[in-house]
Amino acid sequence: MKLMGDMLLRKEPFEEIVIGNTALVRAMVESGTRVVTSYPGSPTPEIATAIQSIPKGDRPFYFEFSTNEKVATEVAYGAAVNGHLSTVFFKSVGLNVAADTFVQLSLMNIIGGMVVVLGDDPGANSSQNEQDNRHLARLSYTPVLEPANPGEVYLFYKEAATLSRLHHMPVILRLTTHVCHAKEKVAFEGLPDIGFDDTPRFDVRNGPYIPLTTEVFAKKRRALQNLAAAEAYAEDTFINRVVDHGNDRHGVLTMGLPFLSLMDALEGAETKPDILKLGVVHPIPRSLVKEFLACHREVKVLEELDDILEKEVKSIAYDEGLTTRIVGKADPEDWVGEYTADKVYTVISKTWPDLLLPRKRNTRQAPATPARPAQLCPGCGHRSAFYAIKNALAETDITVADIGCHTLGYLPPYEMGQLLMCMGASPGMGSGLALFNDSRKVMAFMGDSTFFHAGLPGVVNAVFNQHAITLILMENGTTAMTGHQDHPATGQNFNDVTEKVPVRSVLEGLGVEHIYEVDTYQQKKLQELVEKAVQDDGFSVVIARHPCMLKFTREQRRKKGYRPRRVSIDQAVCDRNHACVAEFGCPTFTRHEDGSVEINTDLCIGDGSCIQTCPTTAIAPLKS
Ligand SMILES: Cc1ncc(C[n+]2csc(CCOP(=O)(O)OP(=O)(O)O)c2C)c(N)n1
Repeated sequence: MKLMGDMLLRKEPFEEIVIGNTALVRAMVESGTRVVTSYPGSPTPEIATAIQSIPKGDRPFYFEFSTNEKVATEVAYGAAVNGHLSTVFFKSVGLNVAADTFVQLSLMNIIGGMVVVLGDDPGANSSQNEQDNRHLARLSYTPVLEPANPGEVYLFYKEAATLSRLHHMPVILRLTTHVCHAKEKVAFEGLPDIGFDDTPRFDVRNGPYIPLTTEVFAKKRRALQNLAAAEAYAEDTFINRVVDHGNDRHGVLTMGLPFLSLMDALEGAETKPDILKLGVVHPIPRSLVKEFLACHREVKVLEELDDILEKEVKSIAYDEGLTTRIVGKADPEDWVGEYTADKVYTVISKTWPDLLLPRKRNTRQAPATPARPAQLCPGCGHRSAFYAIKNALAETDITVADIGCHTLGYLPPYEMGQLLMCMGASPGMGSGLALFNDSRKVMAFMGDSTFFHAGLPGVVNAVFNQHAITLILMENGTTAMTGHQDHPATGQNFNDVTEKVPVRSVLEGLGVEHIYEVDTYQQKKLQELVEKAVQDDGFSVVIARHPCMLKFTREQRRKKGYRPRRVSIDQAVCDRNHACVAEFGCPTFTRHEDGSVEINTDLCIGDGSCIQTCPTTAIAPLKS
């Protein structure tokens, strides 16, 4: 970590192999970024890891994980209208949460400049959907720069910061999962001497900053002017470039990862199309595109996810009276998934069947990897909770999942969670399911980070409108799924030790009458409390608490004198009823063909949460 921190602050120019997320942080430092905010979500959390590698006292900017993406955007905006170059970063669906604030940004005179870094996720590697946030960029009149690799992440952030500062407008840097995590050698420039003037520069004369009534029109005109300025920049910036193969028949218009994949797919091809690779993907540089179209008889628009560029290019061709054959998406499959080299090969072959060489397949037979379905970690408190709660509910009862590690409760053997939408949606959906419903209990699950992120309004609504549901608050003391970031109830923020905002106090403050608390390892007690809570009138909450055992075990391992713990199965006592495998389902259990069950000692952390699940008490701590 220290090495990374030193590198990010190195004065002289250097080259280093880094991932896109790390290259981004160096660009933030070089650009004089003063305030950075975020809410964690893949593929962006490693940006915070890189920031963390710089010791707090040496960090040239303030960083915080805010309670959600909307708040993070507001904090960054507030700092930017006070004169500080600011940046907010979050995952694709985070923009939905931030949207109410985000869509206003382009209307404002952001005197310090503001870069919005989005981690879009084609391929839905770690998201509920594949949403293409270029749509929201169009909707909000915000320019978008899209790099293809870590080197471009570094360069494009600096361009985005300069553009934003120059026109006092928000600029999006759109990363995708591949670009965030790809690794390559990047040549970094030296660190300029940046003297920060932290005088608060907020001044209403730079505004107005109140977008109401007729002010909205003037502001919208300003946003459109800024967009025109961004298009003028796009017409001759180095980040839009042509790869000239001297081909006046075939041309490809592309960007980001599809460009890299295209270069791969073209390897060895005798005839290669010319390529216009766009770095500014909104607004489109019309003249540049027109010229490219005019020089080719057939142009393929190669873009991941939706057909946004295709529509724009076709409308430019129409306006300019061009007869170039423009080929976009051929079928619905072209809209789905990451544009890897194999995918691009398929997509290009549909347009030009004879252009590419037969795709070389790796002929060496890779050893088959065993299937590894997603599962909760050994010792996870959520497992104990699901195991106990399943025993407390009838088969016909309805369970609503939320986003987090506990989402995995929907899998066998628990099957707790029959609907899922987005962060914080479970109490609201549960409330709807409870209407006109006296016969089936409704239970919603939610994690503690999500509670503060977007869960609160649904909880308040359940109190306010007296919905008869039970919320199980899965409190593991961290934002586990995205890599253990702190949240308001942990007593620590990114920078300091803080006062906790206890979940129970919040619920009491909201007037929740029925609140129960239990450690999830007390499975019998949890079952009894849930049986009671579902009988309560109206809204009830069970705080099902156990620390995240992955985090806990990691911390223990770092301590001096740490001795691993295990459990073992007494084969003489085990009657092979298989409750441990069939109902509790910890991944440390291996069931052999002869019916015996063994503990995988590489996985077992000796937490003992399984002991109570064995009717014959065959499981016991292993004496060391
Ligand atoms: C709007 C949005 N922001 C961020 C994420 C990424 N994300 C997935 S789960 C999660 C938080 C889970 O934390 P918590 O609710 O405490 O549950 P845990 O994983 O700890 O069980 C986050 C931030 C997301 N899916 N959606």
